[in-house]
Amino acid sequence: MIKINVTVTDLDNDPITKLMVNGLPAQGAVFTNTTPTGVLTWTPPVNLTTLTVTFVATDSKGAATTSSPSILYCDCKNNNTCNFETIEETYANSSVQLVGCNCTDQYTGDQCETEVNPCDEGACYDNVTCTVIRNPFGRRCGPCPAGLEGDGIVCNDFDECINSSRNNCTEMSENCVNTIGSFRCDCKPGYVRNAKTKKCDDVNECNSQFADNYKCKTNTDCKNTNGSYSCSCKKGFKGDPLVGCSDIDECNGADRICFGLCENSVGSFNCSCSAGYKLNTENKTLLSCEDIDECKFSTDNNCDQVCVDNEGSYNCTCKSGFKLGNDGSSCVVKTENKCDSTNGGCERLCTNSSGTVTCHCPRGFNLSSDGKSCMDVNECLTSNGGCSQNCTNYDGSYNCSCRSGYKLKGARMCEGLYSLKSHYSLNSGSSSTGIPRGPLRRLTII
Ligand SMILES: [Ca+2]
Ligand SMILES: [Ca+2]
Ligand SMILES: [Ca+2]
Ligand SMILES: [Ca+2]
Repeated sequence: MIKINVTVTDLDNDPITKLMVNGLPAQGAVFTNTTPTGVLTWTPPVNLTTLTVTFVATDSKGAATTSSPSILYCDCKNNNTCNFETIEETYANSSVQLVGCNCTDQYTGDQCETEVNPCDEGACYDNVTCTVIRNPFGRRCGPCPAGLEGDGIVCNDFDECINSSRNNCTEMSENCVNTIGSFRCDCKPGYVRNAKTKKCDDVNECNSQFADNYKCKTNTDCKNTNGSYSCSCKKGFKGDPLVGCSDIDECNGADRICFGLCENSVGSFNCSCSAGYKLNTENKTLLSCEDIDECKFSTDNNCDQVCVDNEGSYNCTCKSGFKLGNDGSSCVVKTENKCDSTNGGCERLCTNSSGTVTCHCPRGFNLSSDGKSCMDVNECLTSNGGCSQNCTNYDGSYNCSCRSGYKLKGARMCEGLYSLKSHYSLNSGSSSTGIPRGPLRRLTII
């Protein structure tokens, strides 16, 4: 429908007395005259070929003027406005032209006749709810799906692993792995998923069930740690625990630490010292022997009075007025021994008992009546000294000898050099050795 508002004004300000319209189309045109204004409404027919509408206005002095407007019209739907810059169709020698429309976002089409669906496919991110809104017209996209972030139109994955507050992986035992729309927690090396608790448990590599992975070799200690383990040589062994450790010889070579009496053993050793020495334990890495100062503590020696230390042992001595006993440790009061000076006056042997001197004589002597000197005993005077033939006395003893033709048998008896010996047997028979058996009788002629 065409609607033309006409307003007439006079330059002299004379009143407009008359308003007319000429060439008004016969069909569908209505001119409402309200001089000095008027409104022409008209719906042009489809087959319109010519049209010349002329408005004529006359003022109170009889002066008239005319106007034949060129008509541009549009047919915009849904309250959309004309776009006079675009000519869509031309009618009636260009006196009537159909122009395009300025459609609001809500509408589309040449006459803005079609309402746009702002929630058409792709309006929001996949699976995000789309809501049409009217004022202003448009759409509202719901929140991005879980695990994605954005305005609902564009949604992007975010890396939950960048910030520990955005994932629930256990930092010690799990690695966070980002995925599109989510993340997952993988067990770190050295951990294994527990089927029951779903947590990552440390692998105890020292446990025999993991023997395949157990790298600690012979003579080593395996120490399990969270996420790992370590190997070390057992005490007393050395080497590369991943290859195997061997005994340290603490008694010899570069590893020697015992400089005493050393006995190496596999994994250990024994270090000791000779009697009178002790291990110096001040230096744990170098065991050596040092003399025991037995005199330092009375419990280490048995000296009655004075202890004198020496290398490997000690000696006891006594204070003045005492002398060392036979046991080498006790001290006895030194008493004057009258036998000490001039042998107590005795010629030979002297004994001192409680200060009383007694003289003695060796065997073969008798004490003289003076009680001090010794006199030889003449043993030959008594039973010829027991000699069977000659008895010879001398100082302190005597001896026996024999006459010519005899010789000593034993110390005292003489026997003839040609003695008559007769053996006879009371029994006949002989032993297997041929020696006659039976009692023997020896006849000796003196
Ligand atoms: Ca993610
Ligand atoms: Ca472990
Ligand atoms: Ca050893
Ligand atoms: Ca000593």
